Amino acid sequence: MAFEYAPAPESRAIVDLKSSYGLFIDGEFVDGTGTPFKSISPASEEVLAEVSEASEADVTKAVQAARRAFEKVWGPMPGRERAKYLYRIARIIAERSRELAVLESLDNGKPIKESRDVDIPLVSQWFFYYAGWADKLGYAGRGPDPQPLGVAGQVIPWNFPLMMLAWKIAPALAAGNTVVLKPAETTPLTALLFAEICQQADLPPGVVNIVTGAGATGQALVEHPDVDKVAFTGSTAVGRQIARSVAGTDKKLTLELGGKAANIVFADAPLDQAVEGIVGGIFFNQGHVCCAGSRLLVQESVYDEVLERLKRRMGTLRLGDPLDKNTDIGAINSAEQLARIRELSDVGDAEGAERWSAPCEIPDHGFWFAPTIFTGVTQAHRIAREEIFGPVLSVLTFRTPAEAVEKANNTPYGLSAGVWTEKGSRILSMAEQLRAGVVWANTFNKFDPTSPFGGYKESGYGREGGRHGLASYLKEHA
Ligand code: TAP
Repeated sequence: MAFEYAPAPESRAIVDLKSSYGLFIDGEFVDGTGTPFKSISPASEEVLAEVSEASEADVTKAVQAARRAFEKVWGPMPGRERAKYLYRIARIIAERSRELAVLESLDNGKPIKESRDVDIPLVSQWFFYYAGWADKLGYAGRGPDPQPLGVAGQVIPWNFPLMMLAWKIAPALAAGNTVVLKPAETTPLTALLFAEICQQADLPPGVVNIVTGAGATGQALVEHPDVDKVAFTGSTAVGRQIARSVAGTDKKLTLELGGKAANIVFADAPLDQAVEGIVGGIFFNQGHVCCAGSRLLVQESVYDEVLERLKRRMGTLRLGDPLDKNTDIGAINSAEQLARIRELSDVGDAEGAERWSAPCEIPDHGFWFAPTIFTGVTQAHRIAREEIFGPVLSVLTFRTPAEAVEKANNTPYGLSAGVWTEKGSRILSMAEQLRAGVVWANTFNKFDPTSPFGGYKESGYGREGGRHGLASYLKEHA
């Protein structure tokens, strides 16, 4: 399929991109004292802006501002007053949704139809949902008079920059905590636009602070002695490091880490619908999704048919400019991530799996990887065990439901799973046996602020979303 480059300058014009961005501390933008870094467009490699790096001293200033705001303003404020600010933020996000969607797609590389129709609407919904909780915390499961923890240090990844920010900030503020958040180094821009929205909403200074930088900034934040709660989403390796650094302190910790989800298709499933679910499960957001359906388990009797339909469908996916509304597959977020996807895919070849990529033209600039499937994959293959975090699907087969459960659970991770079948009783029995925090039935990658989300095993602990997401920002009663 020919790739047509269709730049969309008119949509880009709605973003007021600055040439440089500071940190957001105590309600103001200030220059960081670290070494500034550049945020680039992964689709074109052009520099979008220069961004301040927060040094350890800057992180301390942000934590101090958050502490003051917690003690003097936000902690003592009645829940119904906090709710007003959260509703205001939610409304402004909805009003400025186009601008946020364009900036997200520019900085992250994801297709505009995803940022416009999925990410940003969910960001606004998250704030609306938790605004509603702010004066009802007595029902959040932490006793009649629930108390906030204090200052939350939050570190988020680059795959859903604003959505991860909303998952972290909305429940923390609703529960009466103040926050210091570090976005990922490759996607800092929408968090800084969110900081502008906090100003626009007249949020009291210090309630939300944004410190940009690389891993060292994140480390300074999570190790800061005056942080009461650490919330992290990202790789299992960094999650382990953070768990070690928090051990022995009285900081509370939630970790949302990697995944290697099984998407299980039974012979009785509506196959066209299942193929859509397979495609959405692994190619949504270029596969940069912790709960991506990266292992397809197909019942043997329909294997040939599913593969044929899947390849046909993959042939219609359009890869290209993230700002083009017709784009299905955007850019890989960074050169490093592209190198990792290539490396693991080469391992798949070397280990004897068979690679098939959708025919598409790859642009000259930027970071791209064609939607790819590997067949002939065994459970021992690294591409069946390790998180690739890219548009790469490993296909395995099974004969019986018991074999499907065994293979699906044969992973160090336990974040999500999908089941495709017409049989309701099978859905229930599979959901009981699958060791995954979320099990989708006849759908995949569906998110809702009312539903708790989180993993088992090496996928982390704690839940985000719903009432459960609030509990992790409130003190337990003795
Ligand atoms: P991580 O390094 O885990 O990045 C997540 C966040 O943690 C980023 O903000 C990162 O800053 C920060 N960070 C890095 N080192 C830190 C430290 N020692 N202390 C505190 N914070 C630290 O993930 P990555 O390097 O972007 O991606 C690597 C792999 O992780 C991917 O290939 C993928 O498999 C997996 N991953 C999983 C998820 C989810 S949602 N499960 C998300 C992203 C990546 P920088 O941005 O500066 O690195």
